Amino acid sequence: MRASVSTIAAIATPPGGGRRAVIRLSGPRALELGRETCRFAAENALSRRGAWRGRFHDGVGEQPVLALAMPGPRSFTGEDVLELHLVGSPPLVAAALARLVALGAELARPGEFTRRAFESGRIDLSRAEGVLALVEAESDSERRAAAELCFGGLGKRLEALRESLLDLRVLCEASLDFDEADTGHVPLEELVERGERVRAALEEALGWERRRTRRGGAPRIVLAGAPNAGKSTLFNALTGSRAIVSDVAGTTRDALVAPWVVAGVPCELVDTAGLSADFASGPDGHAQRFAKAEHEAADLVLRVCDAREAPPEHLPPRELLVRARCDLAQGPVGGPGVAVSAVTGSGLAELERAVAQALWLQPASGVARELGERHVAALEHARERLDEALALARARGPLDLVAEALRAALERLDEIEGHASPEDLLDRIFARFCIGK
Ligand SMILES: Nc1nc2c(ncn2[C@@H]2O[C@H](COP(=O)(O)OP(=O)(O)OP(=O)(O)O)[C@@H](O)[C@H]2O)c(=O)[nH]1
Ligand SMILES: [Mg+2]
Repeated sequence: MRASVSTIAAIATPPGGGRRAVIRLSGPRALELGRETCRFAAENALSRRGAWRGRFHDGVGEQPVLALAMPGPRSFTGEDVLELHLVGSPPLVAAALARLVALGAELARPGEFTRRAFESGRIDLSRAEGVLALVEAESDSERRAAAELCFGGLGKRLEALRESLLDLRVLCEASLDFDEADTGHVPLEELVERGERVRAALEEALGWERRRTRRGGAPRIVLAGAPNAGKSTLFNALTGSRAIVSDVAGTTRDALVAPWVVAGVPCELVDTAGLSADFASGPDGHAQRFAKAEHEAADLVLRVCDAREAPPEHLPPRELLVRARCDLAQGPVGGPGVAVSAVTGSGLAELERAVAQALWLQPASGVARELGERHVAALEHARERLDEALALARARGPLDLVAEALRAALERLDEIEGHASPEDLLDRIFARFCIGK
């Protein structure tokens, strides 16, 4: 904890005249400064979370004010926060701010409110970066990338990854302590199996982050859908490839990539295994995970379903519905999506147009990209360490080295979120093994 925390103040609305201007204060004296500068009609003003009307005195004159009190810790910064909503007259607002500074508030530095939010644990680092990127975004694509970061897209994935990596370490470290003499009990198989699942999740997070911050490079369009929907046949028809096609469900296993020019823009088309709950184990299980990682990394997903089946009710925003094998349907295919037949070629040109329209071809740049590159690098490092751990475990190598590689992987992940916490691990080991009981 910091020894003495200042109370910061800043004008939170854009410079220049507006209908309203907001001065925001954060810190232990925020509410007190409000009471010192404002006169309220209500006796209990600023005593709890809420809004109060009154008049702000800047030492010379007074002006109407609406004061919003947000006591910590349930405020953006985690501290007491006060917002003073004033009439948007620049000289009056400047006088109000000067008064607050004269009474002991400090002018906030750029990003200081967000920094305090991070330091008090209200937001994680990737979200704080999202706020920064959002403020500095200059184009729509930058704003979109920043907003995704801001609302915790990466944060949520990292949290889940972190959890499972920690669990792996617990498994490893606990075995180290308890099975030293009896290595037969070391659960290496379980370790490898769970490690592979974590790796797939890491891959997914990487794909997500790469897509979010993609700048140049060819847009990646991924075919998805149930087994046998006609994905590979469509892939062949669009790219002139020769992927294996058959009426056996589960034909495609590895993802195939081929260049596809959409409305003059070079893209990549990816064919993946059909998703089905029937294919959860063995090589099919791997194929399913690869497919999911591809879907995650896609700029656009083509959701392929048979034209004779009812189309899905909801489609996520990044997906385009394709009603395949429409030559087998009786009469014209109604409803949403683009009806195509890879066999007769009907609808293929229309599909290309729809893809061009749906694709977000504008690349991300600026702050969002820089941050993205840092995240991608950290995720890649974490993956390297995890691979090391897996290779050691598969070779039945020394468990302490496996544990060490897992620790390093976690450390890389924590670089993104800005918190390394060995305490966490101790807590968990403790929770799992009640020694002395
Ligand atoms: N009549 C007709 N048959 C098609 C068309 N597209 C695919 N088929 C047939 O449907 C069957 C499945 O096609 P695939 O392309 O292998 O399907 P898939 O979605 O790749 O299947 P998985 O790889 O198992 O997920 C094959 O027998 C194809 O010949 C089409 O447009 N018209
Ligand atoms: Mg296929």
